[in-house]
Amino acid sequence: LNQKGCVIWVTGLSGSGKSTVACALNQMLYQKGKLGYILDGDNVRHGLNRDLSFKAEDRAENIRRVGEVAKLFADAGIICIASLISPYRVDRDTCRSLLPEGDFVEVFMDVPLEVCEARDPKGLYKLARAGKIKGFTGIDDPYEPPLNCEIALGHQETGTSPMEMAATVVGYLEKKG
Ligand code: GGZ
Repeated sequence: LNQKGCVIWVTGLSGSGKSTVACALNQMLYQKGKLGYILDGDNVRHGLNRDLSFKAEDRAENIRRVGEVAKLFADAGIICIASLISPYRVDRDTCRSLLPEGDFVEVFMDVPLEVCEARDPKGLYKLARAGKIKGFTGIDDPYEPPLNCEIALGHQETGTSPMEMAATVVGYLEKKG
């Protein structure tokens, strides 16, 4: 394997485009002959983390487990793309601390709540506003944006496509060797 493993941690609100960018990034890596693997919150919650809810301590455990698994992938030499809301700063920082300096790249999907809510791809914001989902991130549960992320990506309405966002991440990785 002609590559070094690392963790690309994509954080942001529901509907901010985490999964789309993760997918575009994985494709772009593949085209460059690099092996990536996506750990997506929504998917992992159907298997490994199916015992976890969305209350604070379960979100923390969700992120802790994905952080540990991502570290294993990185140890195996894979570029592990973790895409989870991961709303709490302290949980993301714990995942960062598992890896050597420079091997954890935090990517913030910097998309305003109004934009995510207008997209509402699964109709979840609507349900949350109606009180049918309790503790929805951004509505009645907090999201703590990163203070020191490696990369912040804007939203498509500002004219950047998922492929361009992925290219920003690839550019960063190339720059860092
Ligand atoms: C936030 C929720 C909730 C609540 C269900 N709050 O946009 P989606 O649908 O496909 O992705 C969201 C996913 C969030 O899972 P994560 O594992 O990424 O969250 S965390 O990091 O906070 O543990 C959303 C859906 O699950 N979803 N209920 N209450 N998102």
